[in-house]
Amino acid sequence: MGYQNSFKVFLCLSVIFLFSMKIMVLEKYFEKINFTAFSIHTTKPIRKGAHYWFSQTNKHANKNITLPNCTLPPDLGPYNIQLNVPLDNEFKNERMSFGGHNKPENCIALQKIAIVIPFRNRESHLKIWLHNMHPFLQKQQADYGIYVIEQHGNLPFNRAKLLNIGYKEALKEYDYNCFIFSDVDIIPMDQRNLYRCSTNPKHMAHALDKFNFRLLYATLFGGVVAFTKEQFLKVNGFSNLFWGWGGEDDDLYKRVITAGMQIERMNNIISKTKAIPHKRDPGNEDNPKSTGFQHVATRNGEPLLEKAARRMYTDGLNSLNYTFIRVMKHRLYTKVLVDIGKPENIEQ
Ligand code: UDH
Ligand code: MN
Repeated sequence: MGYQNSFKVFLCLSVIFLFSMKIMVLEKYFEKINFTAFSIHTTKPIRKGAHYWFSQTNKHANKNITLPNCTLPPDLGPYNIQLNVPLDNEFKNERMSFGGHNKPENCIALQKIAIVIPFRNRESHLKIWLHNMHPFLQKQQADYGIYVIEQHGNLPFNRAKLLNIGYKEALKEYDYNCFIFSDVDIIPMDQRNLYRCSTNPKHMAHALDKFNFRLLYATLFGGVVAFTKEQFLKVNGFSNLFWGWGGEDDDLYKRVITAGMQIERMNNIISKTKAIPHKRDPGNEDNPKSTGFQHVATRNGEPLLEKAARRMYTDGLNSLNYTFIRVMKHRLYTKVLVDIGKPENIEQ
């Protein structure tokens, strides 16, 4: 081989070497900035985009590789919540987005989790929640999507109805089998607090910092709860009739017991939870006729909570009606804007 030929071979080998180095470096780069990599995989966020997104983001999707089931990492522990979240690009570019879906790349998660958040005018809390919860959920190897259900207009707020809507809207995108209904201002303080469903409906916000990490009362079932699809269908979802603050969570508790299930809670250390302090929102005043601690919201004079067991089969998922306005695929979450109407006793 002459001098010129060996130079050509050398040149070819160098090009191949440099090219493969470049691929390796790029791969490492995208692995590191997991969130930014969202924008690499999907170019067109679409309504039924979750299926598309999930198949695209699995590295092994087209390679016939059987992935093992996911296991929890051994180093789960206390979680350092950040409340001062910078206004970074993540949020500036949120419209170039993929709905806040994520799943582990190298293993199969058994639960497909929809996290549903009732929402109106709480942008600052949402920003903090997302900033802390994406890394938290990814650390727990979760296959999940974030659904923020926003109530349109200024009429009284209806948290429970929004959560029912979130259940229905999430199922239009992906075959979720676990639903976590979470307030926008509640964040777990320990990674061992598993954002997962269990054999019974699970209460995950029972050890709040604002209540000194103690369960306030035995039937408390607010803040964050987890239901499998079957469990949620069994109770016919939440009541749609609680407008304003309070009562809907106690009603859900009664449904669970009536359906023959129990509430599960993990221990108080693991379940330590931060509730971001805030004032009462306009449009979310106490339900009418609250008597002291226990809310007695009424409908045509009938105390709702007293008849919770009887009402549950006619008031809930099977009686839910609302007007879908639009869905917005933000990068870190899917927002669904809905018109949920008004309480029966308001003439407007
Ligand atoms: N929510 C909104 N917008 C509203 C009202 C409620 O997004 O206008 C959602 C949000 O996800 C919130 C959840 O509904 O976390 C529950 O409402 P909340 O946070 O008002 O309920 P909480 O039990 O209310 O935290 C306590 C009232 C605050 C009184 C302050 C006295 N110190
Ligand atoms: Mn709150």
